[in-house]
Amino acid sequence: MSEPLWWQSGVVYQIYPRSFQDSDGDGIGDLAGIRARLDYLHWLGADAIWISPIYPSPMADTGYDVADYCAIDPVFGSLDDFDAMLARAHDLGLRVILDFVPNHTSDQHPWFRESRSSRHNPKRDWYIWRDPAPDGGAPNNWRSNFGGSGWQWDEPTGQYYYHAFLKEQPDLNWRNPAVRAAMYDVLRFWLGRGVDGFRVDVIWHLIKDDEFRDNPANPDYRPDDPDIREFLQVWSCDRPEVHAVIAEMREVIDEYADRMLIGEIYLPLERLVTYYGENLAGAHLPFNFQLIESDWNARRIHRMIREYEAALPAGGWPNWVLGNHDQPRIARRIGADQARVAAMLLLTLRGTPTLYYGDEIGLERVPIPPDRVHDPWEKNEPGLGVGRDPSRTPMQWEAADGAGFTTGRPWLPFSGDHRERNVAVMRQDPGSMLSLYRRLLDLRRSRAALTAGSYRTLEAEGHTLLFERHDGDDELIVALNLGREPHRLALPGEPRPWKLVLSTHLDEATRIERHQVDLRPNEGVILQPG
Ligand code: ISL
Repeated sequence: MSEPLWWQSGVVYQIYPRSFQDSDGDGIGDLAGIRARLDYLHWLGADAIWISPIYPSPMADTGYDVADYCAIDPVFGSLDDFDAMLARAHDLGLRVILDFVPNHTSDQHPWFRESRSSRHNPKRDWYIWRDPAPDGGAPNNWRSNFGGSGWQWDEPTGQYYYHAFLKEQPDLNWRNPAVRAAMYDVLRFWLGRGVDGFRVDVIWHLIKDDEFRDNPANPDYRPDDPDIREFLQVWSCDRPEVHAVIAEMREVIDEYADRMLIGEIYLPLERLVTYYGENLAGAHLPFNFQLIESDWNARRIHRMIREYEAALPAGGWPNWVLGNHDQPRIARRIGADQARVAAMLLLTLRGTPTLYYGDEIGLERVPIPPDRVHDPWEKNEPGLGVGRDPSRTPMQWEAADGAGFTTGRPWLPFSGDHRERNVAVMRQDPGSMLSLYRRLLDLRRSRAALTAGSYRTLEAEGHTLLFERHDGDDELIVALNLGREPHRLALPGEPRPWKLVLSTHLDEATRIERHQVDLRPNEGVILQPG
């Protein structure tokens, strides 16, 4: 292939801004804090940062309820702070990707205030207003992702408005050309400031059925499932017309050189890949969450990789995500030991990897006392385990009281072991998870086989996964033990000498012979001929 572009060869690091670094002692992370920690990300070896929303917001959904798309919430700083952060990032060669939240605004956004003020207001049609059903109830059975009906009654104007998430997050009407034009100008505002790309929130939600048909019942729904699972989201999202909208967004991105578009999409594989768009005119990277959703099993992972590679459109670039601010932490899902193997998998697969802040120090699910719960989903549907706060706790930088994150009281608690589990301590330990991430990132950047090479599974049996990455003369074998027992693996081809490039154990003790390797429990290795 030709020289890979930055978002193809690079690694994206997601920052949840409330939790990365506080600079003013209010217990909440901010832009000056992010700027101060850019050297760390450079040291670690990230190529781009994606920052979750930093815009003015009542914070009903911690920033995913935007009240002004072209400004910065005071809790995070100012536009000047943003520009300074961006300039410093660019000085270090780090790209900056912003979170664009186009599906809904805050109910405090001036557009919605106008829209709600009267049925005749010019902005009425900027949102999705419907008359009641004949019985006076909600217009149809569409649910909110955070529980309950997706329709909110507005007494003064006698209609319902639709909200796929909180009632404080009314959905915009993307069928309205004026909405589209306004939102494209938002993109231009940030692109003009030098932003390198966007991660687009719930991009598959933008267009809803024009007849507002009821969603069908989900035959697999169980009573202890969250509300949203009761119906299949057939008519409320992933409508065919959405692709024309994304193509328009992409045209705006392409008005500027070297920018990129990521789409957040939770859909089955065959639907997901349609978001590359016809002739690749859609998202550059439709986020691939299969590693998050898959069982931790060699054959399943192999099948997932094979099916994904086969489903990609010609020229479509793959990507892999291991965690984000909506999902349980990887170390929680598969355990601390296997989280090291997962790091090796993520950073040796073909395609752009996205890391979630804190996973590099092995943060696990941090328990949140009931009186400190923030997540509105947890508050709406308590006890189901849907709460996202445990994956959003502050980054741990040092063994100090505020973990180097804050001089005040952190908005969410630290992990109980923060005095050992922090960047300062783990940087000094050549065997730590942090050291492993840094070694993997370094290797990925320096080896053509990893950044741009081909992928081929050699074996997927029981607890072991063996694959090859290959580019010209550069050949690497990745052997992963997804289990807790030792495993002997046959190496491919004629017996020949092999050299250990990296073990997840970060030592040299792996037993390698000309025709086989002995993997220790929970060990992954990268080998090269020679
Ligand atoms: O439907 C889901 C998975 O099948 C949900 O996980 C949901 O679609 C997803 O969480 C959407 O997330 C994004 O939009 C939300 C916001 O709360 C999340 O933080 C954001 O990542 C609303 O803006």
